[in-house]
Amino acid sequence: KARTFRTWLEHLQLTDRLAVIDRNVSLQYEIAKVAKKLDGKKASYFTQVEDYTIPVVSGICSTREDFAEALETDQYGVISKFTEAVASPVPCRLLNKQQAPVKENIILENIDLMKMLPIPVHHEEDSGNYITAGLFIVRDPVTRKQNVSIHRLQISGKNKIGALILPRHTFHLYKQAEEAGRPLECAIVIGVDPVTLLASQASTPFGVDELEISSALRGEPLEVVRCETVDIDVPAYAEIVLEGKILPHVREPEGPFGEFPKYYGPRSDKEVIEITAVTHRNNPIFYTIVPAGYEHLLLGGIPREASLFQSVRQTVPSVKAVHMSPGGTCRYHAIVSIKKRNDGEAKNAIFAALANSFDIKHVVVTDEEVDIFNMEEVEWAIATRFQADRDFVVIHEAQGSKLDPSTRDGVGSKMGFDCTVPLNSEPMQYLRIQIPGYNEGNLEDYIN
Ligand code: FMN
Repeated sequence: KARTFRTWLEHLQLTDRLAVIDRNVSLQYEIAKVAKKLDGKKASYFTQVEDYTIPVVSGICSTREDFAEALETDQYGVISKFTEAVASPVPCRLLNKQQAPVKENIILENIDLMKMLPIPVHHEEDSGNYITAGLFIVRDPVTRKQNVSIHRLQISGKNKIGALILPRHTFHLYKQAEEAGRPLECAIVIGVDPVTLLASQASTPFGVDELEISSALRGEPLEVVRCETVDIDVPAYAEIVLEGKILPHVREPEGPFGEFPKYYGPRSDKEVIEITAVTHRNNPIFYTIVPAGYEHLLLGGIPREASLFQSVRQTVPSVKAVHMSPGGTCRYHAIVSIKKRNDGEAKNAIFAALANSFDIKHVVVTDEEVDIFNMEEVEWAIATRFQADRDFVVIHEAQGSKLDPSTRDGVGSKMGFDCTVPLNSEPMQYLRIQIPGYNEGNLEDYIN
């Protein structure tokens, strides 16, 4: 089902989860508007976008269940499956050019991105048309290992793109190249299967190729092919690939851009990419992610949960589950359930969660029987198992997310709620009310 972008779309269509929009739509806000209205319900497939011949798709995975299905597991198996794949990457398989659909069309001259591709404008104050769903692949020239991430990409000219590259692995490789006075080659891959898309977001040690994590998740090597103008391997069944290089010592204005916290990231001088080639399948499909939609939030949230679970387990081995909730942008709020065996353990779970990522701002720890994916249950635990004088932790002046507007340029406070029941409480004090036999039989047995 999730072998390629197209097989996944076929699967969505067969299961009535693909809304086909035949009406002519504008690139400016209209694709974003309709896709957002369908967010969490159905993927959208726009067949007629202005005068373009290329259709646009959005929302291919916008629920936790969608990702679980793509990974061939259930909701509760997602984190362990992802964690195992991150620990044991599997090399990709290099196809030759004739075998790779993404080589059906190769364009090396007269590249004009806005003429070629239906690249939308998503939010009111965005500085222009943005590619939001491109896997950004670069290679470490020393180890030859590739690195994959996603970056917001502003169309700044016919073959020019402005990018936000935060200081992580891609940035590190770019700075090394820039210090040597060289450009860093890159490929931007649009329209891949949901497993590879999710793998691109893995938090890995430097030097791990996220395409190899996709291979591990798929249970067989991902098929890749070498680019035309750069020394980079890209998924062979991708819809569209842009090849290019990040220029050294060049910075130009990029932004503002509507970001995952539902605020704008600011305009400033950023890195510039020059595109040297475009390759695509016959009848290619363009793919866009509406920023701050469930697809965007979950893509970041699920790999973060995998990493968070590992961090908490090192300190509190009885951790049962972790959840980075969409209301907390799948980045800022962590809910952790534990089987408490020792007093004080919930506080240690709070410290471990806060130490996992500077993005995590508020942590709630509950007992194992609280369903932490049901936010009404979480609120109930805060309401009935928490006392501020005893169970509240606050830390001032810590590093947080620069995209959280309530911080001072990323510096702010952290907070933890211990909502676990004291081990020495009276048995009846915290006994949940229950109706015997509630989960047996069907309501239909009682009403017609
Ligand atoms: N990270 C950025 O640095 N800049 C971005 O503009 C950006 N946009 C993203 C958009 C989407 C839809 C998603 C899902 C993620 C985005 N990210 C962005 C996060 C990175 O892709 C992610 O943290 C990745 O794991 C970083 O990989 P690296 O550490 O290997 O470089």
